[in-house]
Amino acid sequence: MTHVFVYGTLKRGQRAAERLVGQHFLGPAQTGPGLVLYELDGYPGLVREPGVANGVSGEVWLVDAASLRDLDAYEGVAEGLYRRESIILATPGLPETAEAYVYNRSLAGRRRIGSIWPAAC
Ligand code: PCA
Repeated sequence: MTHVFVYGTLKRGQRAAERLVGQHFLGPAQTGPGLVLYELDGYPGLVREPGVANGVSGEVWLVDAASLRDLDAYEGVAEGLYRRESIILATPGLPETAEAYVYNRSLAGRRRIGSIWPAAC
């Protein structure tokens, strides 16, 4: 079983949430500093940016191995769209680290949206 931090389309109520049905929701979560979100094509990308003070908001799930493979496929890990990495969480009562999908392609022309997706208008 693996702890996964989700911050975009996999969150409850978002369009890919059904992929986590049957997995275990641990709660809303905030990452540690040094992470920020960019708007991509209707979905966000998590990026490491040293010096960013705020964390990113999302959810932590405990997923089984089959679900993790499904998530990796959905996130395009094999194609290099995202890479799955351990990130630091800063939420009492949750694990101190979790796996998350870090955006792995160019940010040229992408809008930086900060700590939460979807961004307020
Ligand atoms: N889905 C993954 C990564 C970005 C996205 O839209 C997530 O919700 O964490």
